[in-house]
Amino acid sequence: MIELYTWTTPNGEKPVIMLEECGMDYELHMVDIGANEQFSDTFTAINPNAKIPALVERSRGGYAEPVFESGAIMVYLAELKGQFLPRSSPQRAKCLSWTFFQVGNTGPMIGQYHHFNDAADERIDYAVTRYRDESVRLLGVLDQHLRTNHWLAGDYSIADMINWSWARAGMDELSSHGASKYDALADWVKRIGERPAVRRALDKLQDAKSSKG
Ligand SMILES: N[C@@H](CCC(=O)N[C@@H](CS)C(=O)NCC(=O)O)C(=O)O
Repeated sequence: MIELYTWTTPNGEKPVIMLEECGMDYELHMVDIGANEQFSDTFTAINPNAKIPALVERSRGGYAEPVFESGAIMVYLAELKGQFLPRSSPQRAKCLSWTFFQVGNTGPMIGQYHHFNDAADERIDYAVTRYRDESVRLLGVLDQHLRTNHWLAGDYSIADMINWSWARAGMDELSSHGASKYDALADWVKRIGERPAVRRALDKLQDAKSSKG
């Protein structure tokens, strides 16, 4: 059984989408990052970096090595199920390129933009502008690619799933700063958002958050 430690944030959504797309059995453990539960001893034993998401698979002869970092989790699940990640290159390399494009770029940049624009105690215009412009540029990279590609890397894959949550958040947050012109990206965000597995994933996360109280 897969046990997923997560929360209702863009990084937290990605593995739930993958689990639903693969039709796997899993248990959700909600880690309320607003209440600092990510710093508990129980959770840092699973992810020493104290960030969601993280995963433990207990079915393989007892307690397996925990997996943390959303990119590693997506690859782990894809290899476990033999789905949504091509087995051999160059298709595999392309899928991993777009997968790690997300982890290294849109997540950190849009996340920092959100922090400096909405959450920081002090207003620092330089930081807001720097992270905003880089986030809009990165969304433009996705848009440019999607103008001539239906999915990011051949067939629908972990590259699409992992990029989706941050692209959706970025399109919402940055529409008045240039992102609204990215029609191909908007179309792809909509197309993925309508997939039954994606809708189930978001509903299950919200339900689990509500049940936690
Ligand atoms: N590179 C990590 C980023 C994970 C991350 O930043 N998670 C955020 C939630 S979206 C978190 O746990 N924040 C809590 C904190 O920073 O204390 C990944 O892709 O898994």
